[in-house]
Amino acid sequence: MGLTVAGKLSGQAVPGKDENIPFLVTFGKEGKTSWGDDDFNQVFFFTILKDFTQQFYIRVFDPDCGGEHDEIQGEFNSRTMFSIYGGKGVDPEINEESRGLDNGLNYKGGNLLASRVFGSEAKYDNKYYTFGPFNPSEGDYNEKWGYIFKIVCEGISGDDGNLYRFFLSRDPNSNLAIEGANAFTYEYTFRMWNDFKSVAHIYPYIDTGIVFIKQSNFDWDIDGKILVVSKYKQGIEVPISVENNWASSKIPIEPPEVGSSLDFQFHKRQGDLVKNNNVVVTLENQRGDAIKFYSSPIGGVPVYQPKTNITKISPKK
Ligand SMILES: [Ca+2]
Ligand SMILES: [Ca+2]
Ligand SMILES: [Ca+2]
Ligand SMILES: [Ca+2]
Repeated sequence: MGLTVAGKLSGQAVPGKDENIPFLVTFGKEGKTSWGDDDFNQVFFFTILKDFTQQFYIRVFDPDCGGEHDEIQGEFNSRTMFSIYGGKGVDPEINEESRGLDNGLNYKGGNLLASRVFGSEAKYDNKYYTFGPFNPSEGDYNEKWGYIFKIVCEGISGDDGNLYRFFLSRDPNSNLAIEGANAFTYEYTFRMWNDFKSVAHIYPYIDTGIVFIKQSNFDWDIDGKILVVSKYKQGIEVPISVENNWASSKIPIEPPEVGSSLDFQFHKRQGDLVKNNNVVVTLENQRGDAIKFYSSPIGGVPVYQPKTNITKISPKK
């Protein structure tokens, strides 16, 4: 069942196409959390189905911190380390520390397969750097997902914000998706668009046994609304954070929502543009277990369906 669902996905772009998020962001650890990154690192997982046996690559767009896209503070002096892990210790369902939710724990579990530190480097500004090739069997195997790999981004020095994206690819020089692969995280640190109209989305998957979820958002800067939409929720507004703090709330889950994704929508405030808004979002269930966000929503993008079966507003011709 899990494999059938996963087989329809191809979520290799991070952020994903349906998310409408321009960039991930990680600040150098000498920066301030009030700029929108609570912990100066980001952890993402990639999964590859077991029947895919070719080599693959993990490509990072704009891995440098300088030139285009990045957020300068004073002068560009941030150094950012990207590291790829495979093997035992990566699977976040077995090794909870691997989720990267607590900096005191070892979120670097697994075998280090590749690593590189980037400063301000014109060679990789507005361009891709390619890690790999990797063999799928170098990942941490899990019956449900196949081979799991992890990429950790750390702002090891400096104070500027590194903006970047990932792509899991079959090709070292272009973005060629791998069928059935997907990407997820437990804590998402991202940049909003600098306009009024773009709505960003994240898609947490609601697994069996979830009764309610606790959402937490950090440093939303009193931007616009954050709404939760599903087939059964037209749009629940959740509390939003101001500068450098967390806002949390509980969202009840209805039985029919289990086995599908929710749509967290991030709407910009109108009037005064909140510029360069970096945000962190985490979710947990009623037991305090972290909930995954998938780059490609499992079961597709949920659309609210009013309870009335037949629409009353379309008159007969
Ligand atoms: Ca750059
Ligand atoms: Ca700086
Ligand atoms: Ca960058
Ligand atoms: Ca912010």
